[in-house]
Amino acid sequence: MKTLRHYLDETACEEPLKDLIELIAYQSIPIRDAFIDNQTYADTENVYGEEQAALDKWADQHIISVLGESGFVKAIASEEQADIVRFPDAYGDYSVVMDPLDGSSLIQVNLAVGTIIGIYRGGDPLQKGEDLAVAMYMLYGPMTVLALTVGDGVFTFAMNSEGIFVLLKEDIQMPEGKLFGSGGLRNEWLPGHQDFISLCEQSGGKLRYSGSFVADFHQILTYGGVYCYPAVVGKPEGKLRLVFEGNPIGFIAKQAGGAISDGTQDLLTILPEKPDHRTPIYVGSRKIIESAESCMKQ
Ligand code: FDP
Repeated sequence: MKTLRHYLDETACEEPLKDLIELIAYQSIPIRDAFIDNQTYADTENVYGEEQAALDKWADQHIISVLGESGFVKAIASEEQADIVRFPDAYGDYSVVMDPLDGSSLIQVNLAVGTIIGIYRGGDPLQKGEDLAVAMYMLYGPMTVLALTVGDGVFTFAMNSEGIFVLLKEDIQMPEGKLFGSGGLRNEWLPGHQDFISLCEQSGGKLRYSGSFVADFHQILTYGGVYCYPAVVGKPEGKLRLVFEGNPIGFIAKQAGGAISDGTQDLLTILPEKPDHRTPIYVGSRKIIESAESCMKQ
């Protein structure tokens, strides 16, 4: 049985980074425990004007307080915070970007949701996705699964009955599959995106879209295909966020041989302008992302 720690000890990561990864991964235990008491909406809105689920707020506060006390991180950019949270006295020199609870609308219906995390070296969380040191997510489904890359392939771990992450799959390669799912209302899609979805349908693609980016991406990582949240009429920037969602998931996709694009360029090459930088997202198997880009160009 190979544990997360055994795996980390085989990587080139420095000790404090290994400790930080483990610390974050095991917050899945208290977060999962908090589901039962945080099933409703919180009557507040986040910086994007979106209703916050009670669990969004709980997970956000919890991770910020654990990381603040740990001394590992100089800064945290969270989807639930308007501003970057800074810890100038931290002895560690990392910054964390996070969506503490992705897929909020599915909490009340007990479908899979997750926590998305990126770690950069240095105190600036507004870096390009390609400069991430670590990208990971914890997926709260029938099992608690951790997907992790430290820039040397993608590995998944499942939590066993003793609360230990054990290796599930190593060096995952995303196949050229045919699943597809798109956010946004069909009657608001722009022509290039409509053409792309028609192409997916005509080539025998199967529709898969749950309302949780992290869960839908995990399916794409396993079977191949594409998840997209496009630009729509009146919202050329789409819905998802570059810093907290696009970059960590895109880094994992690329490490698994897949690709991520905003429809015109590799998402990981974009320098974020601000924490709440939004972007259209196409992520999945490499060839499908190439077809998405060529549809967008026409
Ligand atoms: P949510 O707002 O519920 O956290 O990140 C935003 C996100 O969910 C993604 O997880 C999900 O794929 C998408 O938005 C769902 O948006 P729609 O309800 O517009 O489909």
